[in-house]
Amino acid sequence: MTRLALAVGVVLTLAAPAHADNPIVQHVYTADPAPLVHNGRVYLYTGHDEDGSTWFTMKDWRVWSSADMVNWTDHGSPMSLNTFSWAKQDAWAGQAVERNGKFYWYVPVVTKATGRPAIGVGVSDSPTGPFRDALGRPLVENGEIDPTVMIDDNGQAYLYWGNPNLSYVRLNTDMISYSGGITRIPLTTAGFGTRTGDANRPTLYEEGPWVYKRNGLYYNVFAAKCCSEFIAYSTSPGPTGPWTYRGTVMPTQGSSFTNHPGIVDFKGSSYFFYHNGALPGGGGFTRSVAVEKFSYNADGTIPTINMTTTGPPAADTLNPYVRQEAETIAWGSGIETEAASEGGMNVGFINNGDYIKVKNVAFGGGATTFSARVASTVAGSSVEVRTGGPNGTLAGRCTVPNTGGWQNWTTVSCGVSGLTGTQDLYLRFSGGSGYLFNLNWWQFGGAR
Ligand code: FUB
Repeated sequence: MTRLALAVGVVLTLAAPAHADNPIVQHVYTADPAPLVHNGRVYLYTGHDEDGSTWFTMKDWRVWSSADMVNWTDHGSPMSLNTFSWAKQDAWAGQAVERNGKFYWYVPVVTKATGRPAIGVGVSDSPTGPFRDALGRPLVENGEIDPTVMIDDNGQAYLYWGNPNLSYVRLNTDMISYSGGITRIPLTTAGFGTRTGDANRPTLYEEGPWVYKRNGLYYNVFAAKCCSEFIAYSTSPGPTGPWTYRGTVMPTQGSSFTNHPGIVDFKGSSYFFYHNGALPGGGGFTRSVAVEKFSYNADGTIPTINMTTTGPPAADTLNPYVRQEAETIAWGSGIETEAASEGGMNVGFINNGDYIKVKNVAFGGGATTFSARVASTVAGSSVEVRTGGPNGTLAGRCTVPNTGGWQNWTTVSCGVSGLTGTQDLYLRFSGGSGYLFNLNWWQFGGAR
């Protein structure tokens, strides 16, 4: 992880004028995005590719959230293979959904008993977990992967999944059992497009279905063809078909031979999540989740969406006059995160010159003070408050003392000037060699 963070730092230093915001997370590899909108935030459930992976070596899942689509809060890893006592390996692509105040996270894992993938379900009272095994056994098993869940307007929920087939069950309202058997969706070329050169797989459907309903139309967006995959979609007048192939959503792009779709509407716009190999060291087994904004065509069809390094514009501003978690980040260079003794996460493993970019910060009439919650075992480091870039205009500097431990927290404050209107904020960390300090949260004071 450290090497990845450092590598990103080097790239960002060299490419300072063009600070990209895709991929969404820079300090760990992420894959298989599954967004969920809840109470004014979008929660993003992902897998986690281990550093240096040469296979889909995945042991835990991660949760991130945002109120603006540009600054993402790291909620750590509230579910892992260890959550499921019956799971052996492969914490692969899942999806979470809310029902009656509970959050259900459907995931594929290979079981100890059979050595084949099965679908498990984690449950939590919070979108950020912790999640526990809802059943103590798989919900359903047919040796296939990649569950997606959709609750129809009439309350009937469906769980779809599969590679090489595509199947579904009708979930009961408890969301952890189902009625009837496993039904296989006919993979016809009319429904899922035509693949050439593979007699065993005549349609484009490969894996990673993302099923949802919008304006009365049912969509199945999926990873198509292998390999490399592209993202395609089909639509249907009902939840179980008949499906009609509609074409490409995202062409094959981005240095990863898999891709994986996730789509939501949030604050009046539509967003397409996917993954690629864009980070330093990135590739087919070291992937990163990214997002693009798009608009449906008038007839409900989805336009072709290309990968970008800029990502979507901010859907909202960020209020600097309330406590903001340090792990709410548009772009982080060199840093990592870890669980904080005060709860949540903190930014840590900070070296001289590392920084955090926070986008679209609404300073309004002007900030006059900056406070930061810090912990350190060395004295003489500081948090530099800057705009215009990590080495841009200096608005203020807070000195960080030796607090006697990496989780011994104290709040430091300093004066700042020149912070008015809405701008991107850079917190740059400076000091000697080695790790400098940890940062749990920050907050400005002044005229809103
Ligand atoms: O991340 C592991 C697997 O790769 C997923 O389950 C598939 O969708 C593909 O992205």
